[in-house]
Amino acid sequence: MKQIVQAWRHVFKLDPDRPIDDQTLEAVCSSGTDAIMVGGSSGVTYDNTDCLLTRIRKFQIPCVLEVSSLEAIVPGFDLFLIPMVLNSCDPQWLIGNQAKAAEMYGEMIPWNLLVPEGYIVLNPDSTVAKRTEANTLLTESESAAYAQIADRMLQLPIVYVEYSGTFGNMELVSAVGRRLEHARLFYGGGIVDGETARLAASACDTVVVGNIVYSDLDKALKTVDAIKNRGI
Ligand code: 1GP
Repeated sequence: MKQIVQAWRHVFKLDPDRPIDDQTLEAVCSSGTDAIMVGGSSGVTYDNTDCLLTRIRKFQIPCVLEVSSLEAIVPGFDLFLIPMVLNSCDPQWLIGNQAKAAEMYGEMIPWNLLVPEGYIVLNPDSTVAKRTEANTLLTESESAAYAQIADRMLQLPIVYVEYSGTFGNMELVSAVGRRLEHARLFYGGGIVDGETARLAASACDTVVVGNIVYSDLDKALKTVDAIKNRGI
């Protein structure tokens, strides 16, 4: 099951804390995207996560939970993505919360369904950067070095360059990608139309699209078309 991640080119990330009507959800789940990632930086609870999962399950699309809160780990997802924020100044976001989860849930953890992600968080204004106290001042070569450690030393299957809320520096993203031998490179942040999706897709392996779903559905759907139907 973990291998499905390797085939993803486009993913929509849906936030359990943000309302989404049935029509929009159907359009997103039937868009041709490769998977739905459920996750958010604040306000994620067991109930709103469970509710969103139930609604997504009406559609034939892989659905994974990106775990950001110990209280909101809902069983029944296809995979559980476990962020490790590599450039956080607080070790709880690198390993502390994960250890707490192991202590709390121990035997119940479906280890074969966990996929760790090495996050490099680069937009200082994003909620995730503030919450995790990320050092967002990393240069291109510093970011690439973090990625190399994640790939070659920690052997993480995913490195995720996260600019949540703003379109990032694609030269930096490409530089990160060049340093990876095995890990898949996810990019997310500020993808708002076909053009930004195309640019990101040429710098990374998997493009993650979030906010635009909630503000302009048509443009969100064009991001799928730009990547999946043009062979990028
Ligand atoms: C957020 O990387 C995702 O975690 C997507 O970012 O919401 O800016 O599209 P946006």
